[in-house]
Amino acid sequence: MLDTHIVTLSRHIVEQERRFPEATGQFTNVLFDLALAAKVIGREVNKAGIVDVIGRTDQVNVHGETVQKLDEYADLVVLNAMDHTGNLCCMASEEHEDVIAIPERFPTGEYVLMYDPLDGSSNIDVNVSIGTIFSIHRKVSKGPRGALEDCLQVGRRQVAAGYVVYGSSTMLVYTSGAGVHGFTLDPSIGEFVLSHPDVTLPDPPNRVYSVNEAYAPRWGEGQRAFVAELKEEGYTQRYIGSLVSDFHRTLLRGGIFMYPPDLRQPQGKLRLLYEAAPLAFIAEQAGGRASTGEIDIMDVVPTELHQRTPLFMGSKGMVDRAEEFLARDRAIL
Ligand code: P6P
Repeated sequence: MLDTHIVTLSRHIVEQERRFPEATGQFTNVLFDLALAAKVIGREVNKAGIVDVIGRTDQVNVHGETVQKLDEYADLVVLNAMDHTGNLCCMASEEHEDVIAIPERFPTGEYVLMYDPLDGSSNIDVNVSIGTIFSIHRKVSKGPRGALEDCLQVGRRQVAAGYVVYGSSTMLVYTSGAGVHGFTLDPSIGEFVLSHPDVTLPDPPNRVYSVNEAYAPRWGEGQRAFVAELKEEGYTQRYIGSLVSDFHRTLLRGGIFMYPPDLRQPQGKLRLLYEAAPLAFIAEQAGGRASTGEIDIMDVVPTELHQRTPLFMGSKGMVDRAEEFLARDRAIL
């Protein structure tokens, strides 16, 4: 039976926007343009083993990490898809130290885009799934063009957030505050098609915890005790080492993903603005939680563009339990 009832991402976004009578269409266009960028990035990621896009550039990013060729490519794809549209006042990217201004020759708009163009890129050459993460806020600065204050907004003010996972299929998952919806790219028609409507974390959650246990010797006592208790209760462990992949599994199956603080990384490793906060918006919209181990990620007031945060995200009850154990460590980390 031919399926004629295909809901594309474009149609879904338009239907979502109908909830806001005052919407100007700029927001819709930002998501349209991001979907286009995701298709272009996915095309290169999926042939990374064939053309010379694997491997490292001779550059190091703001965090001292070697920039992979595909990192750089993905960043440029997003930039070029977004900078001339007149929908954004500025952008921020993991690959750029400062706020990215819209070139003077282009008009500006009412939204801010912050993104990690290709998270987990160190996994590219071993064919492990990687992803793009994005967060969208409204402009709050008074000037004609954006400013740092437009980026340093608390996560609860996001208007939309999402990620693309380039895996066995290319999936785009997003929320604009009315639930979480997943779309799978159908290469035969070049469209993201609704495949996971109204995603909610399963309850009871999958008995899975996801953390890099190699760092256990540097954890606080509470973190160690929490993981030990989960093992006692028969939980299994899954850790891909690619945030988008570990998050996507947790979103669909339940459980908890953790990147805890430790003696070497007291603020963890992951970034607040373009990794933790957008994924936290999704986790909460899916009925879960995302915490620093002390407070909701969505309530953290940012002070720096690339600030890090510890991250505990997934099924509400498990994140609540993690916070109880982490309370024991606060004094010593
Ligand atoms: P670790 C990948 O490099 C990344 O930024 C995230 O995608 C992932 O969750 C994390 O780092 C893995 O870090 O310290 O466990 O290797």
